[in-house]
Amino acid sequence: MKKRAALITGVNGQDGSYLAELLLNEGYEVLGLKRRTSTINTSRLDHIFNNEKFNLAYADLNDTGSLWRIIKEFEPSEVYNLAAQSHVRVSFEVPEHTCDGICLGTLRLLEAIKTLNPEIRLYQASSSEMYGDNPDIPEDGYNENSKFMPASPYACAKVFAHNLVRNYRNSYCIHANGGILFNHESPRRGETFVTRKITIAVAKIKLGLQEKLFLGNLDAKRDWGFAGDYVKAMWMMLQKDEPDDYVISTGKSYSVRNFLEVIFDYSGLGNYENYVEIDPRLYRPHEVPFLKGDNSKAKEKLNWEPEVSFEALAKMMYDSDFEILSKGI
Ligand code: NAP
Ligand code: F7E
Repeated sequence: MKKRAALITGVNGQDGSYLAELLLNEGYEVLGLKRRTSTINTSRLDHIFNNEKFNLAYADLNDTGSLWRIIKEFEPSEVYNLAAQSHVRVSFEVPEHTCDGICLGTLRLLEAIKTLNPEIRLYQASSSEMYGDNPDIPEDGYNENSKFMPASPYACAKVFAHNLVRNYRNSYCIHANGGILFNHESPRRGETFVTRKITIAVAKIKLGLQEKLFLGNLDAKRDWGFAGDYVKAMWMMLQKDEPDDYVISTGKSYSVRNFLEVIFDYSGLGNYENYVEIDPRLYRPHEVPFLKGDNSKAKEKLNWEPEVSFEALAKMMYDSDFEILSKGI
């Protein structure tokens, strides 16, 4: 039987931790790549450290030699490229670093795969941000054929990497897949993304640890799903005979304001307007006003469906933060 070994870049991020869990449950040997950091930042992986099939290795998408060495030594059958400076607002502040990791990092991986073992299957973490502010939105939402009009350095870089993946698929017959994932959240979401920023702040307000919450644009709309559902789709893409691109989304769009309303209501604090203030410094130089994805292709070809609703997701995140913070007081 062929070795089932998966390499995950960005393993200590939100998606990396859920994906590592899923692959270990499927019986894979999993190697996660981590960068050197001045403080330990692998807490999302604490619960799987003792699994003998799970290991971590130092590498960086900006370091070609480390990627080649690891692919050569570990001999993965699947590579999941999740690593990225993934914060859209921050990409305006550090565009070169963002683009280097996403554009050249993906190129470095593809070149290593093409040269060392073109049989390796690749998942590339593409993003709904690639649609940007394209005003031509089909009724059911953006699909795999919709035009990309990226509105940030992050999104421009993701378009480059997505096109590169398609190019290597067509030019060298590599099983390279682009998952165009819409926003997905969880209790493990990074604390500076808007959903988690809100659930932490509301839990703190409820516990008397904070008074106000400062936010930017409340009218932006996103298609928000649960990260645990979305990593299943990543794996499913790599199990298909043919590589392809897929939109992964819920098909429903809600505003940041809607998210606030659900959480403030659920917490019992009532009207969010009593606690939320707008800080114009949190506006973006170029906003993506509306995102909704048409997941018909993933439903039909992968038999994938999202399981967690917007409200259930919001409540799950609030409950988790409330519990964590309650223990600290
Ligand atoms: P995340 O929590 O920000 O995790 C990103 C991971 O990438 C972290 O482990 C980070 O390591 C690592 N990383 C960043 N630059 C790197 C580099 N140069 N070399 C090696 N590792 C590097 O992101 P996520 O939410 O899990 O998302 C996973 C991927 O999906 C990202 O590529 C993101 O752009 C994409 N995506 C996310 C969403 C979403 O809604 N979550 C939607 C569409 C696409 P450190 O911890 O050391 O910083
Ligand atoms: O912003 C608005 C902000 O930072 C969502 C990444 O995972 O998903 C994510 O990118 C919306 C934006 O996510 C604040 O202007 C208001 O319209 O949570 P976010 P994002 O930019 O959509 C995509 C699919 C990815 O690929 C990315 O990697 O919320 N917003 N006030 C705010 N956003 C933040 N962060 N902070 C605020 O205070």
